[in-house]
Amino acid sequence: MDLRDLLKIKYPIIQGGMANIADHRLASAVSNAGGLGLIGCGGWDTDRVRDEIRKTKALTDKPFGVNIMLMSPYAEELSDLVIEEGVKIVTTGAGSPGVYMKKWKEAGIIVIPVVPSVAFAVRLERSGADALIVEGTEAGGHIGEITTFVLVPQVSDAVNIPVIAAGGIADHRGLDAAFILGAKGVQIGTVLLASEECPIHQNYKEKVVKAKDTETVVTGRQTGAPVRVLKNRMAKEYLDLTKFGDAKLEDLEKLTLGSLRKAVFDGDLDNGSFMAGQSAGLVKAIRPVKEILEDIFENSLVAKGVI
Ligand code: TUI
Repeated sequence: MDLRDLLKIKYPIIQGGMANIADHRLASAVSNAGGLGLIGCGGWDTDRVRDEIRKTKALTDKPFGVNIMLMSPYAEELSDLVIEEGVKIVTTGAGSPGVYMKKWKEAGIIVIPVVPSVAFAVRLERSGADALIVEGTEAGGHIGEITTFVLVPQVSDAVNIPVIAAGGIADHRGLDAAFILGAKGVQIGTVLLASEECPIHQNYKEKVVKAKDTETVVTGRQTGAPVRVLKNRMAKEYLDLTKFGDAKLEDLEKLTLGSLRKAVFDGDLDNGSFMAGQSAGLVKAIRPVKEILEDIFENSLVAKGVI
């Protein structure tokens, strides 16, 4: 099935559910530009997310969704909130949405989990997922092990629901490559960090634009929650602490505590955790969301009917 028909959107492009970043401003900008905007709940509580949903509804009459980060202590409450608020599309990340699937399907919600492996993809198709976001390790933030290039075709072969490729996609070439690998859509995050509407500190946007190919590192492998960030003093200190595998969890937590907020709100180049994917090296300018989406889709071979 065409993802555009399933989600009732103009472009087969959905926004990543970026924690602490993807609020009503970014979500409505992406939806108004013809993609699927998402409110990224991250660690927000129920009141905050309710407010974000209502603000998004006021800013767009186009479809939008909510991303629930399943490691959040509020995940269970949020699983009811999306039903109460009449949200039509839910994406999930950082865990299994299996326990919520039945009530979401009964409420008529389109459920699209992020999967980092074939086995997990097959399991969630059986549980009733409507589509899957297949996220490669090139992505920013919390990541799996396998690359987009090898994971997308394997999941596409293994399931009969639409696959949305994520991780490493920032332009029309990425979209075309994803479709050739079997995807019916793409999820983008990093390129949207460098959008005019993205509500993050200017330093964060400029750090993404300046990033070269080798600019990201993965922290948190030791704690079982690998996170891809842009290199800086904070990332170096973290990696130094974990080099010998004997760092104390509390020291690491102290270091990361609030560090994403320091990046997003203060633009603190030394102490912030600047989550971003490897595609940062492809991002050359800060542009309006509409221009980013148009550029990715209208210049693609998919738009020209070649793929
Ligand atoms: O979730 C993401 N990206 C994120 S979440 C986030 S907030 C955070 N910050 C610090 C530490 C941890 C989280 C920042 N970026 N992407 C989707 C994603 N999901 N990537 C990997 C997974 C995943 C991993 C394991 C999904 C399911 C899974 O399943 C395990 C299981 O239950 O079998």
